[in-house]
Amino acid sequence: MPLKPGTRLIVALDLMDGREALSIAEKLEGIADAIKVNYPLVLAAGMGIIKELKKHGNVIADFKVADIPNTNSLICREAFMAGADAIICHGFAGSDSVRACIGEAERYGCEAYVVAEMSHPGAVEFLQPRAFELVELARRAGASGIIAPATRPERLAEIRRRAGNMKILSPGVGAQGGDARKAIDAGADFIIVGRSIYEASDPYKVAINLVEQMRR
Ligand code: 3DU
Repeated sequence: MPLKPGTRLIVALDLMDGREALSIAEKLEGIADAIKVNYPLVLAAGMGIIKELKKHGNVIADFKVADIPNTNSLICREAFMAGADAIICHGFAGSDSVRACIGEAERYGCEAYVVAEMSHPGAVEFLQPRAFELVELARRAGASGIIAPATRPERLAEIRRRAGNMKILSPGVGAQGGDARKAIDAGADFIIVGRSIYEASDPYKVAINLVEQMRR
């Protein structure tokens, strides 16, 4: 199902234990607009975890797909057949590689998101100087949205201006230092939050608190 803004919270479950991930997903059902899985969880628990997590909400496969078009298609197909609602790919591999992901997404009635600028400090070395071009590439290719950093609200705002009607998913809130409210004010449609939720003694409370901050 396409991602629609409700609470605007996407929870990243980078846990190495499938049962623990499922237990948190269960606690957060209805609070998170989507659950994001990345390599740590699928490598540890297997791709079957996607179907299990789907019982609790939309699942985004953050596999940062960045290969030749054919390989990208094969990866996306596996993710969608496993039940993912969306895939995240990199744009730096080029427009043909991105189009391969979008093509598979369309075939399965799913979505593809493209990384424009990452949230960690090293992103300024290679990604940031080309981020606006990556936004344009994503837009032209017909991506559902892009990934832009909550850790740099001023960049996020500039990316928002260039993103047209693409959705913006914004990681970096909490553990990486970003702020939920500032990210939304800068133009993010969703925030992606991992550690500050799943490492908390009460993940539900932290999640509700973030949702309230975004509503204010
Ligand atoms: O820092 P956190 O624990 O809140 O997790 C953030 C998640 O989002 C994690 O899965 C990471 O791989 C992903 N992500 C970024 O942090 C930054 C990006 O630019 C893209 C994805």
